[in-house]
Amino acid sequence: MTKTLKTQVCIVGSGPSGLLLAQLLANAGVDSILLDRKNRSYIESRVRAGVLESGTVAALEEAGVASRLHAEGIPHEGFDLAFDGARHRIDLVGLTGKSVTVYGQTEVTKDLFDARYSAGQQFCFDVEEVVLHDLKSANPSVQFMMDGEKHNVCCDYVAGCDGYHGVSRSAIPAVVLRTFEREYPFGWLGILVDQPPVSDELIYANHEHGFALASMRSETRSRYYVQCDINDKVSDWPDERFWQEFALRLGPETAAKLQTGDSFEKSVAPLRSFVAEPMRYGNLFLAGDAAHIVPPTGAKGLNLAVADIRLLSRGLIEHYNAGKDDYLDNYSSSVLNRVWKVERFSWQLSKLMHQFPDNSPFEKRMQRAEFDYIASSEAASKTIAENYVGLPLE
Ligand code: RFL
Ligand code: PHB
Repeated sequence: MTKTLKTQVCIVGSGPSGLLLAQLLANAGVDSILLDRKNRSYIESRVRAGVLESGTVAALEEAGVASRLHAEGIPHEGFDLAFDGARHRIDLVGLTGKSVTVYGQTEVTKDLFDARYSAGQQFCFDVEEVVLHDLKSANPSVQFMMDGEKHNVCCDYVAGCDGYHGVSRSAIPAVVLRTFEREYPFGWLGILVDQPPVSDELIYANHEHGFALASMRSETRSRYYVQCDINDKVSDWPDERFWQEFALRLGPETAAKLQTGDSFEKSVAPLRSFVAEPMRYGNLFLAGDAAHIVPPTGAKGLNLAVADIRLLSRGLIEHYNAGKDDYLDNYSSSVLNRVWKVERFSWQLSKLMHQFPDNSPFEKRMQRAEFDYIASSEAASKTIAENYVGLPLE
């Protein structure tokens, strides 16, 4: 027996992209079904992004889920780049008039889940064998197994918000889909620790042992990263080794202020740049990590996902509430235009701030010269600042 469900938009994946889309649509009276192969507690516990652009904050306000963000998020007016101990502050507010907000992705997803639950909207969790059908027709459908039962969602549109490892992107025929990819020859090892942050602002450091990032989640919780070998496991990095490397890479002056402790989360993430084109196929729209990945150096992944959703929700709402399809028709090209600019920024900052195993002495000098140039040029600092606070939506 197949259980048939009907909705306007079937959203595959309830990470931040899917959750935000569902919320914006619900607020405009557009019906959706949200499904995920994991459940709420698993999704909420994935420790990822920490820095929100002002456009992302605006989207969360528009969705009506920003009250805790305003109470607990920490506004940041600048951050530091460090190179072998030399520090240069990027004054975000002075250079662009804008700031960013430090607020964890875990909290963003909690707020979105709470809003959907309190509005009595449904979820389909722990689904398996998700298959997208008839995407080129006016009646696409999404099939999956849940609680041992086959389900079929009949809808007008499918939103593929199922991340890099999801199924939506692969529903686009290979002759249509083009992908562009770069893998980086290292990873990031990240920890969470209940100790006050070593600095009031984020520090991105390039040291001859590799990159380090000092970030935070609150005034009492720090999020720290070090560049690690691509094949490293969490077990290769006991806390003592982490603290030793992290302190060394930050330099003695900063390390003197470092408060160490037992980490309570530790994970290794690979670094990748990836773009899939187009982001629309028939009545399927891809958004977020399903269509593009950036290395975390520019803090852009979640922000990029939210920018996609702002445009996609606008298009779907215009379709249902005004009978206009211009935004939907332009979705893929306008989103991709911005995506490529953000890919460029994330790639350049990653190139500048990491030790690449095969970098020649010449390339190392080029990195140092670029840092020195940024530190001495307001124009170069401003370029970084305007990308970091977020490029405008098309
Ligand atoms: P997600 O979060 O991967 O969610 C996709 C959801 O789809 C589900 N799914 C499926 N559901 C149904 N059927 C299937 N077949 C499915 N396959 C998958 C998954 O279970 C999941 O729930 O994608 P989304 O929503 O597009 O959100 C993207 C962001 O999560 C991501 O871009 C950011 O976390 C990236 N990122 C950062 N972004 C920032 O903007 N600022 C940062 O400071 C930042 N730091 C980071 C980061 C990512 C990191 N890692 C671990 C990759 C730091 C790190 C270390
Ligand atoms: C984080 O706090 O997890 C974080 C901050 C900035 C980045 C990446 C990750 O560029």
